[in-house]
Amino acid sequence: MTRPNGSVIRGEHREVLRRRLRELGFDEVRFAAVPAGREASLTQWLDQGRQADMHWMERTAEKRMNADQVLAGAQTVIVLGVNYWNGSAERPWTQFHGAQASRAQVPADHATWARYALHEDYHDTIKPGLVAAGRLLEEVGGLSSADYRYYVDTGPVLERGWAARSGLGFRGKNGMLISRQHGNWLFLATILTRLAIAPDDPVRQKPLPVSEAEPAGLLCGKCTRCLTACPTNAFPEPGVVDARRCISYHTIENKGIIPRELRAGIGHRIYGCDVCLEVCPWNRFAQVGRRMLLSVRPDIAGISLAEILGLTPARFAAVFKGTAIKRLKLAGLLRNACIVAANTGAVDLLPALQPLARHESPVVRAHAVWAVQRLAGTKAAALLETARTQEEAAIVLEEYAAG
Ligand code: B12
Ligand code: SF4
Ligand code: SF4
Repeated sequence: MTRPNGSVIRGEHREVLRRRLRELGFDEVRFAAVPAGREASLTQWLDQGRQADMHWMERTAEKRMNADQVLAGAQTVIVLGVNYWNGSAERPWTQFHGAQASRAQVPADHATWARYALHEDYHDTIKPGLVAAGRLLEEVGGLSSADYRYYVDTGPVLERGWAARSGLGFRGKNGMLISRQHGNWLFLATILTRLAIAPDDPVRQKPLPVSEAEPAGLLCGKCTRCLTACPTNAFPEPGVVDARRCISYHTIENKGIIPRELRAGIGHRIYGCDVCLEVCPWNRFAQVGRRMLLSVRPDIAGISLAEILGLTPARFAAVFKGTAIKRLKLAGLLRNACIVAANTGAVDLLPALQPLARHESPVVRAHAVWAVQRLAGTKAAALLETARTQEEAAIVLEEYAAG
């Protein structure tokens, strides 16, 4: 659809639209044209099994590669970025403990959380901005609500590909969409619309045919910091993440057992992983976000591991209400906390871990057994004796056998 007067939105009109979208709280507003045809780059990733158990990626693959299947007649993708950089190069937990603390001072009894997790669920807080953006498109473009679709994260859209196409940034060797103004710290959202808006230039100024994806690392130069810093070797090649080895996948998306060989690499990371983001030199240019569509929850980083290991369902629900972490559910968080507890080497966490070897969830029990074995060494058998005699689940018995 073009505007009622049949024109493409361009020039001054496009800039007014961009400004008004920015006023709604989006730190970046860029436009990309939807070319006819299918973007094929996802197929290889899926064929190689790099989506791990995220079967929803397979089910929605065709739509992800073909915007026209999401919204027939889509002409433009409006790519929106929300900056969540808080101005602190320290680990996020220092927001809670005081800005002077250095990385080296992260207390042994604390876990680290991906920066994005220390907010109310961004899907919920960004959505009102998208609703308002939709209304704006209706007003400016004479559209009906059937003429656009908006998404943040969960839609069948290759958000980073579109963001690169729109010139919002480039795809780094870490796979992230990196912005020259915001570094790695942008949430992305997209609006597919039948409205024709003149596209912005991609970073390289030379739009590629739809069959070709821009290679990752356009502005990385010789840097390979992210590739070497990844604690679990999750990059089979620059720009490509194998979810089967990625801490972010295992601590957020995986609902079951986390492979034993990856557990040490998880370190203190209880939810998500920012290692390949944190090391990126492009973050130097990041400006503090306006965070108009975000609501910060730095208190989460202040919760000690002992407290997490002792969470009841009611306390879990109260603390994590409204955050993305609640979707992990208590059992998922306890599983992750067991791994982190073992990695801290803090034997004073044993009294909090021991009861979890009798938790109702076999997944929690399995990781608690592993953690007790790691922390207690030769004393583990005695600490786990009662739990072991009652154990029937194969996945937990395997942990006893392996230990
Ligand atoms: C599945 C998923 C994951 C998986 C897999 C990650 C991965 N690298 O694919 C897991 C669980 C591991 C994960 C982890 C994280 N994720 Co995630 N994730 C997604 C999700 C839902 C789909 C990504 C996807 O399609 N992956 C498949 C790969 C092959 O696709 P891709 O990386 O986008 O790259 C392809 C396309 O860009 C395409 N392409 C290239 N050029 C072009 C051009 C055009 C026009 C098109 C259409 C496509 C295209 O080719 C590329 C290679 O195949 C997106 C949201 C979304 N709907 O897109 C969020 C998203 C990518 N995740 C995000 C974040 C923040 C994270 C974490 C940082 C969270 C954390 N702190 O723990 C980590 C970072 C890990 C990393 N280095 O990538 C943000 C990234 C924001 C940004 N600035 O880049 C997104 C966009 C969510 C959001 N709305 O903000 N994630
Ligand atoms: S998020 Fe962490 S585990 Fe995943 S690729 Fe980046 S550094 Fe590796
Ligand atoms: S750390 Fe270096 S290689 Fe990795 S994305 Fe950033 S600039 Fe590129």
